[in-house]
Amino acid sequence: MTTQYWQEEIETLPRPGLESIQLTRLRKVVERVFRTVEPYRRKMKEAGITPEHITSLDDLALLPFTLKDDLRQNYPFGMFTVDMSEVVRVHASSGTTGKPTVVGYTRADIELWADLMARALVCGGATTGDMVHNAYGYGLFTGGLGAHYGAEKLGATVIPVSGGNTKRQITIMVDFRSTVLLSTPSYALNLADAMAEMGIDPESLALRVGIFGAEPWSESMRTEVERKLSIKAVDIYGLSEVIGPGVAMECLDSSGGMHVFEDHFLPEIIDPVTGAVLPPGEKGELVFTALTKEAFPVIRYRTKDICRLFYETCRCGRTLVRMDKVTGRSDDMLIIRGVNVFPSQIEHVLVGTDGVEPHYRIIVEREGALDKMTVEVEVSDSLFSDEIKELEQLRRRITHDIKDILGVTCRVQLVNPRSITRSEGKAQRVIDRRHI
Ligand code: DLL
Repeated sequence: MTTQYWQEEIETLPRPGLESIQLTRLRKVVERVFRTVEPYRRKMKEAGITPEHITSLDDLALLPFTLKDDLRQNYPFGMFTVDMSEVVRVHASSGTTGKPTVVGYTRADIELWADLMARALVCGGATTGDMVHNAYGYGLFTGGLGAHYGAEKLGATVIPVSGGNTKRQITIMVDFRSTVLLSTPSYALNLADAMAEMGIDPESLALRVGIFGAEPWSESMRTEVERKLSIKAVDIYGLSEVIGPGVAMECLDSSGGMHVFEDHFLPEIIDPVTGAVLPPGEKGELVFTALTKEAFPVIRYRTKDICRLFYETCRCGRTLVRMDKVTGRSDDMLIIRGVNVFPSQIEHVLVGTDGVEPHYRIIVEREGALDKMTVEVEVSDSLFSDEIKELEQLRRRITHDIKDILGVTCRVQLVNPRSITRSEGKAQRVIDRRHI
């Protein structure tokens, strides 16, 4: 086993010990938000709950959910538990509609976050000796600064390159001998393509591991990025409302899934329609309670992310529960003529098809009463110059494979190499023009 731990005593703690810590922390945080945050107190009172009702972890289910809408209604700082004089940093995530969601951190929160990000980096195989190329965007987005503080805490060397300016990134990667790449998976692919254009062989780089997250990516995308960059690619999960990156992390020895740092973030899986808590192993919406944060601890926050939790012990020795790769968000899920479609399913087909690149856009429109879905996909340079007949065969094959997986027919349009806008952060895959 090659794994090293950042905090072995907690990461490998047998579950009864872990659960006892979780319960103590849960009771404390519920009492605190009840006392200090009016919207929490009101919702709990409406549900007939006081902090004294929480006597076991199962009682978590008694508490009302927190929704993104609650944060919007109390924009910008209305759900902070402390005075602004104690808040040393804010971040914000841009929603697709309306105002951003604002989150705040005390000094202790920043320390905790750095510690958890360091834990995540070690879990993904980084060490103090690494040259960490941090291509997550710096700014209101939590990716850049969150990962930065963690890498510094670990004692690695951080290159705070942020997103964009791709050619310069590659020059830096070559010259500084970057060993660990932190970026969104779509940007990693963008870097790989640019590298190929610059005639740089990935084998000649010092890059060893890629720690990719902030957007859903399929297993087939993992294979593709690993091949193109000649690295091991691992998944990191997080969201601003909970802390940022460093909520869950895949380990190198993993038999699959990301370890949730559940000594600080208590996860549940619920039925997104009824809100009922689902048993271990069932797929549903991920919900988090932040147990130890000071400024902005969310209680039962509905992430909208769809996945599964599983409690089997991991080969790496960590006892922390694992979450599957996120297959999509419940609000990303497209309903095309009544069929549920996740962009990740389409990605899976495209990555498995020779002759096309995994750069794609899904455009949904409505013609009369019917939904129409078009998948635009780039052909690779080599195929682009080929005969029309071959391109047509390829188009038909993709149409067939998508129909096979989704059960809905879509229009596939092959587009020129490099004609789909490259992402520098989170990729925008879906354009929904239905206005419904
Ligand atoms: O994306 C935090 C982050 C930064 C995570 C860097 C990992 C690396 P937000 O901008 O608030 O925070 O977006 C959170 O992104 O609810 C998921 O839908 C999605 N997401 C984040 N990580 C993953 C992942 C950051 N590994 C939202 N797989 C979440 C799939 C992810 N989706």
